[in-house]
Amino acid sequence: RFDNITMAPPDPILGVSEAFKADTSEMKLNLGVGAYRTEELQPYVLKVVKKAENLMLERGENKEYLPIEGLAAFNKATAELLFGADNPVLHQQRVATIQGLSGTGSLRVAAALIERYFPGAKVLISSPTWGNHKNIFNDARVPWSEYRYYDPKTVGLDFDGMIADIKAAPEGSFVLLHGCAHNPTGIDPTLEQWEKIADVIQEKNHFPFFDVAYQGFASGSLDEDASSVRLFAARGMELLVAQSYSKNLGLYAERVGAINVLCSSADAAVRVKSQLKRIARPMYSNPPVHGARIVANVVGNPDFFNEWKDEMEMMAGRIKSVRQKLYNNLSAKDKSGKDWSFVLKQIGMFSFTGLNKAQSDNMTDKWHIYMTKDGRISLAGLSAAKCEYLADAIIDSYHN
Ligand code: PLP
Ligand code: TYF
Repeated sequence: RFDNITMAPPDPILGVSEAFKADTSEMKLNLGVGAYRTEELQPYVLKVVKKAENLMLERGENKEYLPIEGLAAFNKATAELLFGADNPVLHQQRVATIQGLSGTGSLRVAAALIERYFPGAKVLISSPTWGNHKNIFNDARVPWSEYRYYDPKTVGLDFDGMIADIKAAPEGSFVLLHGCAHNPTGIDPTLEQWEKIADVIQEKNHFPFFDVAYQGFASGSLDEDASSVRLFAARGMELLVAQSYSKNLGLYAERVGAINVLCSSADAAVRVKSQLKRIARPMYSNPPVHGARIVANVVGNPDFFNEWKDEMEMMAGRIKSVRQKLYNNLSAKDKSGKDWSFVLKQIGMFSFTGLNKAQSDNMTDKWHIYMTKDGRISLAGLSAAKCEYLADAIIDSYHN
């Protein structure tokens, strides 16, 4: 009976927004969910998205079903954005791409592919990682384990631990990597470190499995943020990539993303694509069209494409500027001699403050600042005007 079903726990990230809504304090600040806000702390629809939508309305596009694999113009555009339009892997037709339900849905389909064609293979995920990764692999019945990533002593990358754990995993494991702007830490490997990561993955016949949720959002450049994926592709390796347009085009609720499988031949790519479609069909039949059309229009029109890049730079720039301002306030106000420079070294939407659960609770209970209990704050939800208040709260919570 339904009566026997017990209460599910709230989602650790989305639950934060619920608690925020219920708080009546004027000082309250929501740094929980990773969603871009303006300086006025309002959601932002990109101007170029509105232009593309106007154009689509004028054209009177219909609402017919898409094919299982999604919108052809979107699939072409998304693979080109990821690999670079002149990448030989595209000319060689070695990439199987299908549209997915944003990053999450694309990861879920990729997980189903692993479960079906690599039974027993393990996915290695970073410790820590985006909370939903574990849910996705659990539900897809794909075994996973963690590799060391974050070093609390340096608030930096535990590179040696990461390499050792990838080396120690059974041959042929899938190594989940954040393409750029690691969530939740904001700590990315350098290019030299990426090369060494690729070395061990190749040595062990592992598969790189990239989660690319922030292309263009970390550095402000689409190409720079894809350099990790392209470095692996250039080595002739097979790889998996889940892409999302939630953040970089602000299409959160449209659910637009893609699964890309880089294969060793065009022939293999055709077969893999047929199996991706077979997985998608009983799950959701075919993906939504609106967001995919927006992406195809923005990327397919040079004026729109340049406007998108400008707006992405603007968003990335606003986050960088509050990051700097937060750091300035922390180092000016904290008299303990603590080195806060890790805040500046982190990239992307988040800062991993190093605050533990009790200290994060103090941030919320005393200061009305909502954040996840792992000490992550979303700088995308911070305004310049609130940097000083946030710095006071962090310093108070640290020394508590
Ligand atoms: N992967 C990572 C690392 C993320 O941070 C996110 C969103 O926050 C996603 C995937 C997926 O988001 P969406 O399903 O909205 O594309
Ligand atoms: O803030 C984060 O890390 C994300 C945001 O369906 C998010 O969890 C929220 C809803 C969703 C996917 C991602």
